[in-house]
Amino acid sequence: MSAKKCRNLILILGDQLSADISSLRQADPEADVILMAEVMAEATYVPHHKKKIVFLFSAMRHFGQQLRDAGWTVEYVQLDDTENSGSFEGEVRRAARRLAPERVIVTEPGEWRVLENMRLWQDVLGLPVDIKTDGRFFCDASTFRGWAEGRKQLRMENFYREMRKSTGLLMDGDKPVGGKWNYDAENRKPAKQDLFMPAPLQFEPDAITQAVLDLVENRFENHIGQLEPFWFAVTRAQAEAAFDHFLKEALENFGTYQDAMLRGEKFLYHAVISAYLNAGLLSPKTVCEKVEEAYYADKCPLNAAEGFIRQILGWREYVRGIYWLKMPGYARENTLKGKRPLPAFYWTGETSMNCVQEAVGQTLEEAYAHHIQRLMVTGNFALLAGVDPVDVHEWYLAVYADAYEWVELPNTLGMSQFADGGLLASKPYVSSGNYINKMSDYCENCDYSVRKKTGEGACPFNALYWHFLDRHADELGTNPRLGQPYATWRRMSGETQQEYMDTAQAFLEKLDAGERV
Ligand code: FAD
Ligand code: DLZ
Ligand code: SF4
Repeated sequence: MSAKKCRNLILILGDQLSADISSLRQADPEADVILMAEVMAEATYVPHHKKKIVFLFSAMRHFGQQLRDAGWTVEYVQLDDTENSGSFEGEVRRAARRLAPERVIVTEPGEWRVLENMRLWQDVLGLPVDIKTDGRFFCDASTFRGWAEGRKQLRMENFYREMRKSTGLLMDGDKPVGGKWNYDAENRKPAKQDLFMPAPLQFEPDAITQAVLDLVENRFENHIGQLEPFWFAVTRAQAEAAFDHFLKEALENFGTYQDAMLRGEKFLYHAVISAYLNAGLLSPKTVCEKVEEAYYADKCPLNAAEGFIRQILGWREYVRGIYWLKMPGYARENTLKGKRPLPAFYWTGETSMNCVQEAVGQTLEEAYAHHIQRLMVTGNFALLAGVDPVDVHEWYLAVYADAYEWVELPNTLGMSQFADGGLLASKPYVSSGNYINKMSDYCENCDYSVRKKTGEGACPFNALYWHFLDRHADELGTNPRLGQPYATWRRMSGETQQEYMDTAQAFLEKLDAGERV
């Protein structure tokens, strides 16, 4: 390592791989030094999927090289470097000793735990530490706080409309293009196996990625997930090519089949770009503008363009706003008091429930599942079974290549597990087997029968659904969006209700005993 003195020491984290990141804005390649570090603390604070670690380390190494090529001095610490202290703080301390900078500059991290630690650095390192706002989002944390303040109820849809107005995306003056803000009603079609399915663009590992694959195989052998084939983009140019491929091949049908699930079809018409967006390889602004452009050029219908833009301009920004508004208490919320440990099949995929097997199986293979698999299969099951939301949260944070707490926690704890009591979602996302059967072909191939409601061989989602509603009648019975299911429950005979309760109870006992379900 060089012993060059520097003015500013600029730390770039693994999910800050953007050349326009705020920490570099006023930096000077002649006077400042960039620090990037692969550290064990980040690689193990949850047992990340092997592919996620490969993706991030390889993308970091490529980004470090690009910065060097652009004239920056980059101190890049690899995981196996002998002096590597294993943490961000340790690496900043070591670099500060070597380089004696006047100050440390860093863009705010995406996780509370890291920010909390960073705020101590000024004192522990005896150096000014300048933590800059992350400008890669449409709405920063303080603007969101301003929007949220004084509102009786926070809803994504209202926030999204404000964001459409402030960005002008899909706006016709002060009106939404097409006359409606939201075309979700057109986006609920199930898919069929005979549809043409575009695959995401895949990339051969180069020498840098190959070295990281070897490292991860040796150092993270106990982590979950399949390492190969590894095909993710690891540079901005590749990520942009992958996104352009989506625009050309899949965007047109993105909206229509957004909620569909099909056996063996891991990606359908999804963009598969969240890992790239969240690591900084793609810009949310650019992708939204490109989709808007595709709509104006007649390359996709409005339900696709609006649906896609809503996911990024609406949901992605909204969950980030909620995260920074509500942390650190948010992570501890457990309104429905789930306390069951996460079943082992979440880590192995070994279950007779075909829908769960498909969703977990592809997660272990690809570090990817699409939104409805996460929400209505694995999330739905965990909520129906009363799993501890902390366990559920740690699983989602570990297994997906796109998972960072700012985006994963509100989605898991809020949207999926209703642990925040309805702050994020106006009703719990629970369903019986019916919904999964309607939106997928999973049930055709399942050991359980979706049509059987109770007793041996009945789809577990069926009885668990009523068990869930019954056991949470105090908390949820007055929720207007659940009026219909509660009315149906009350209309059932005592005998039918008891059959549901007995079936659910027998299933939960098997689950608790660690038997195959
Ligand atoms: P597409 O379906 O093609 O959507 C395009 C983009 O919209 C995504 O890349 C993503 O950036 C954005 N987006 C869509 N839905 C959401 C959402 N609800 N919140 C935030 N952004 C959204 N997304 C993550 O990026 N990281 C996570 O850790 C994460 N954890 C989740 C956990 C649960 C329980 C659930 C229900 C959802 C989670 N999501 C998470 C949201 C969503 O499932 C993924 O963003 C999406 O599946 C990524 O695949 P894609 O790029 O093909 O998305
Ligand atoms: C997720 C992750 C992993 C696995 N490893 C590193 C790493 O070694 N070095 C690094 O800079 N960042 C890593 N990250 C991403 C960080 O966890 C992320 O920057 C923080 O959680 C803040 O969002
Ligand atoms: Fe899932 Fe039930 Fe369908 Fe089986 S029958 S795939 S468990 S919803």
